[in-house]
Amino acid sequence: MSFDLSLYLVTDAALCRDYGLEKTVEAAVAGGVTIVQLRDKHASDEQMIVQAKRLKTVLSGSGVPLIINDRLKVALESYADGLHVGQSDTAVQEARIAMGQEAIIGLSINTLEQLQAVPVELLDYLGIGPVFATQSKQDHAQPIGFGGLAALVKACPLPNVAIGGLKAEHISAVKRAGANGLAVISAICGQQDPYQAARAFRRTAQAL
Ligand code: TZP
Ligand code: MG
Repeated sequence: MSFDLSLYLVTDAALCRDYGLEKTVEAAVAGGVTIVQLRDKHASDEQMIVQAKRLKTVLSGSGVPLIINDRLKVALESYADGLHVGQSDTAVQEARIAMGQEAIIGLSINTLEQLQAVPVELLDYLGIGPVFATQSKQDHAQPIGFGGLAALVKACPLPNVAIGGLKAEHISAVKRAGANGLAVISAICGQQDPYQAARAFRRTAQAL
């Protein structure tokens, strides 16, 4: 499946609780989100499979892919479009073999050493960050700032998306650093109006 990293929504069920996860995703996609990752550190695999199937229904016909964070089993059983893994999750090779050639597989990196070790031919994109410290990820790695982002993007052989504390006002700095897109949780999840929150990113990008 083809994919567009320009505005990547990573979900957080707790933050989305008031508005609702499915409604948040639906509104965010209407507002311009181009790819969605289901991420839930607290749900069981079974709960996440149910949620993934619901999100697939929400996204059907939109052309927006659904990626699952960390859980290979959930990605397989929900027939999601892809899997995103961290440095200490399922190995990329295992994920590629299980998910198949057509799946979208992404990996998070934080340092040049991690970048140099990526199995480029098995991956579709990299998540680079955190750019800033964030409350949305427990025990996140050392923030890299826009300078660190630019250095990693420059050495990056794959499409890439910046993550960590990013808001619409950071779009120009992310673009200057050369990244293909921004990934966000709290700038959309838990916002009073996720549609307008997503639109704010699109509008800011168009005005550049
Ligand atoms: N990986 C690195 S930072 C982060 C993840 C999942 C959380 C980003 O959330 P927010 O709210 O956009 O800072
Ligand atoms: Mg992980």
